[in-house]
Amino acid sequence: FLPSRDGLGVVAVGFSGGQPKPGVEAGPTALIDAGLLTQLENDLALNVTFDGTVASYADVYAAHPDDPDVRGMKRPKTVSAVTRQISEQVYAHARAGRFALTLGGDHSIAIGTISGSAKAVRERLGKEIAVVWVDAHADINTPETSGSGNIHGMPVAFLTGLARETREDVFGWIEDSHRIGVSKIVYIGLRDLDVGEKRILRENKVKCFTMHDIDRHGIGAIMDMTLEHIGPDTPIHLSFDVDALDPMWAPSTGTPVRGGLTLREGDFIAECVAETGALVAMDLVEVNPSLDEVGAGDTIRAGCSLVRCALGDTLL
Ligand code: Z70
Ligand code: MN
Ligand code: MN
Ligand code: MN
Repeated sequence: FLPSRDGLGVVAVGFSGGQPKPGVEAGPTALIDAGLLTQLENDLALNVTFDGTVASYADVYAAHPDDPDVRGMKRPKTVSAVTRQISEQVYAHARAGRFALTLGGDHSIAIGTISGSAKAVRERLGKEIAVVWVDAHADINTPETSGSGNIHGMPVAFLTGLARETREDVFGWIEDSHRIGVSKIVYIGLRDLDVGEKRILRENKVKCFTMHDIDRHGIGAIMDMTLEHIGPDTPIHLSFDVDALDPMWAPSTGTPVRGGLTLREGDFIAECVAETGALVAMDLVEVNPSLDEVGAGDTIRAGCSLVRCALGDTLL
């Protein structure tokens, strides 16, 4: 049911403004320097469209020298402008039939990637996308429930309309065509939720597979249940926060939480969504090579592996 693809479009987002720790803006360059795009072109024979730039958003920061809090959100206008730009880039790739791969950057950028995918798939196929959100965190705080004010803890609230803002320069640019229903999200790997987030997830009956569920059922059954929930013939956007992996495998990230996915479980999730043939976009976010410099190589290799698996690499 998916249209023929003209390959892979890459968006490299060197942005850290959705959270306070510097270094995550260097994630895309680290992944590309490790050979990720060459692997995709040579080993997986993908036709890669990439303008070669890792955006640093110096112009956006300069346009908002003081970016005061709005409803407790930190750097609201900067994050809004950056994600709006990403939304248009991902939309353009997806509208042209390309798989949109976005390398982050902190997870606030998913406001851009998923809104762009959702709009393009609506126009191209008349369908609503499903989102597989792999993360230690749910990133579903509203500005009001957030304790930190960090927007990387809020993208799912804005994408589902649980959080809304009318000011165009503070996410007011998000329209219905950009949004997804709460029933279209499946979380995998959750283990570090705020009290307010637990309430939001329960009240909205969001499909969640926590680490407890993975321990109980095994990752194979969890992926069966994930794809069962999504249903057939549904385009899927995979948003993968590298902190879903246990810090044993991916220590170089802003908020490592022990008790996470193994490298193989992460790759297996990506392999299973790839096998559906319905994967239309992927984000890989929160790779911060400056945190735990000893483990940075491991973290980057894990990230490259996750992306290769999502793009159809198989063990045999
Ligand atoms: C917390 C908040 C978060 C990633 C931390 C943390 C959110 N729930 N996400 N690290 N990747 O600040 O809203
Ligand atoms: Mn996240
Ligand atoms: Mn996370
Ligand atoms: Mn269960």
